[in-house]
Amino acid sequence: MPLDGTPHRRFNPLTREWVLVSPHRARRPWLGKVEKSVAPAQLAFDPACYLCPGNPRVEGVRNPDYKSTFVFDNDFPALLPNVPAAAVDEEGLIVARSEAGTSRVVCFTPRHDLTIPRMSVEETRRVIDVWAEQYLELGARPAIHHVQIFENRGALMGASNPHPHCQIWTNAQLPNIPAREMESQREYRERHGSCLLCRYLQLELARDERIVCANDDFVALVPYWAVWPFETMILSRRHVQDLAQLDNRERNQLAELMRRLTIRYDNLFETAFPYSMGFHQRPTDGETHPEYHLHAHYLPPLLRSATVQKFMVGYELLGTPQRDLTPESAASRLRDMGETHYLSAGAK
Ligand code: H2U
Ligand code: ZN
Repeated sequence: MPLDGTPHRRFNPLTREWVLVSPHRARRPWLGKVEKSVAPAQLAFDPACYLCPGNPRVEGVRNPDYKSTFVFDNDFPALLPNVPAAAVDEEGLIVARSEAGTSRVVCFTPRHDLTIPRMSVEETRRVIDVWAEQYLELGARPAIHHVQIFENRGALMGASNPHPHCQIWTNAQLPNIPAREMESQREYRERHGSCLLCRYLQLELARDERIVCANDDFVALVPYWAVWPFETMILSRRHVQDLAQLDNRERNQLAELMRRLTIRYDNLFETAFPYSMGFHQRPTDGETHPEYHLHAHYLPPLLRSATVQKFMVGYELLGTPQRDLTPESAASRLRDMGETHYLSAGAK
């Protein structure tokens, strides 16, 4: 590749933003010591956990004795359903709009000590079914045009509790990033008559440089324009718009690939690899959105070890995100990882 050794900018066709890549800096020898963080001993049931079955939550409501997944309305919701319509507009400079929506929490399993890389494919498959159900149920509400499913894993990402869970926030307006991604996909389809991410996936599969792992229905790759050192995307091979459209086999395959990808993440620095991940699905505004291609983003902050993270500071906050490690090197390091979790009996 002509740009391999020199500073260059890469374009993200989904968000239409650029990332600065400085590969010459990454040629520096790997000086950072790889420190292993000691995994804290965790209990299968924690009597002090507000997400474990049967325990009281902060506001006093008691969780049921759930056996697989458990969904509840967030006790501290960022969005509320009944918000009076109001707007502020002072010369287009001081502008605000009221925003109605909902906020839920989904517990993945009653087990306090397992997360997706250590849950079974069947358990994660059940979580995918819940996501699909929630997307349909919440998205069917007339005032809800966007459903954002996201997981913050690890204290570094602000997760308040190690119990495996995610959040679902819904609202009327598309949030910033989904709005840009939708616009880009729509324009691409208008111009080319085909799907932006279907074509991008074809290019990546042909080049086979940034693919991390794949199965019959999904592909995990480090996008060409990745900002975070080990950022990845999961793309469906079939052009589908949302999780609810996935058939039985595809849901199992998605669970399988999520497990394999996150095992590789955990194995990379032998830690519970922190990340924010989430799905981008078509808006639930009543339109069909044929341009939309279902995908997940994994955005992990770690750079060199379980304790050395990348900071988005300085130039990145004021200018453009920058990376030294190329997406190709990151993909190659993730490809080199095994798919047996380092904590599993028999690993190494
Ligand atoms: P995070 O770990 O991603 O912060 O998600 C946990 C959510 O759980 C968080 O949004 C909610 C917090 O508001 N929560 C409850 O709804 N009830 C509780 O008793 C504690 C936390
Ligand atoms: Zn728990």
